[in-house]
Amino acid sequence: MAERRIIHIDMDYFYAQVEMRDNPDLKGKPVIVGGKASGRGVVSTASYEARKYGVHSAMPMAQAHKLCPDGYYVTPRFDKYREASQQIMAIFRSYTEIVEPLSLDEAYLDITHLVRPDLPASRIAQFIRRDIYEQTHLTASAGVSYNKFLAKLASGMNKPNNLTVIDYNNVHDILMNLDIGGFRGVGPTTEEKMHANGIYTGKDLYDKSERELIRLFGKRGHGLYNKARGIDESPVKSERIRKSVGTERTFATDMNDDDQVLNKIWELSTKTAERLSRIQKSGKTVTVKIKTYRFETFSKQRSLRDPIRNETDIYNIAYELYTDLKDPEVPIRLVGVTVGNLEQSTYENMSIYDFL
Ligand code: DCP
Ligand code: MG
Ligand code: MG
Repeated sequence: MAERRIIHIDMDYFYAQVEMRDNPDLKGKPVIVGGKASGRGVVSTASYEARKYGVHSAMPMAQAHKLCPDGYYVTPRFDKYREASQQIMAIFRSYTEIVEPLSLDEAYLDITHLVRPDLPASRIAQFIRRDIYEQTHLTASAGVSYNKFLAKLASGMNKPNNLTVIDYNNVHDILMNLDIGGFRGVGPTTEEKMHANGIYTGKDLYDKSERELIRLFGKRGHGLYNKARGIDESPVKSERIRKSVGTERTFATDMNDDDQVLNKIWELSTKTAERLSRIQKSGKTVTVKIKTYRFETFSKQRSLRDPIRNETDIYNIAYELYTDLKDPEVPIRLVGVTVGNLEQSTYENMSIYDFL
């Protein structure tokens, strides 16, 4: 197999960060998100300030209160986390179709096909982190490597808000010195068994024969033997092939000025064109959506004979759709532009500027 370039992205203290974003009073504070302390609530997650007190995910809330009595305790708002999750997944999919979400706040991306001499995988990872921050005001950490196991290991190495690359120069040092519990798939029970057999670090694991590991850990022995060597051939399993690319914006105040809305539609058309360009697709339908100040949603679509992908073509159609759709009496709070019915673009002249 030719060498792959894999990115693993994971949001930092995800639920807590969303809460801190939405309530500036929590900034810099020990914030703990979880169920009620009475009953059997557990901690969902804690800000890095709260982690200093020893608070962590899955800990009983009562224990968290003991460790961190002055913490700021917040009950989860799952709709907010889902919303942020959808935003980041859409960003990932604007770079590559090969996205494997692991949970609301993380995913693997295979970006092998996007990498060029002037565009290394680490640069792409920085673009993605920048897009996430711009669109959600949340930070993420990224790991870049040549397989999933190492990419995920890397993303966790310098949290929060960091990028870490594992390549052939540093992989040996990192794996040999890694605590055995730091290997993906080694949970508390396996860790105990490892310790009982004198395996504390990656080096100890590396020194065991494959036979010995199979004797100790059965079917998993082979995988552990490979992991100690930084080998992981498992592919990034994407869930779906994307059918459309779109962007929408909510206005700060409800908007009834066509010039301003059309300016926004031009911006959205440009963004959509950039995304199409990145995934080398063009599309045969354009949809404009608006949401009124009363939260009613309307959309209108046009199908085209020939696929389009540049911002002027998208804008010209979006302009007409908007003009048909908009009631001059009714202010709107949101506008969106989507290009659908995608097919592989014949344009091959992608440039670095498609990413900026
Ligand atoms: N989560 C949960 N219960 C757990 C673990 C996690 O409810 N036992 C939720 C809350 C987390 C989110 O999932 O915010 C993401 O989990 P992560 O393991 O990625 O942890 P965080 O994003 O909170 O922190 P970080 O990734 O910075 O370590
Ligand atoms: Mg996380
Ligand atoms: Mg996670």
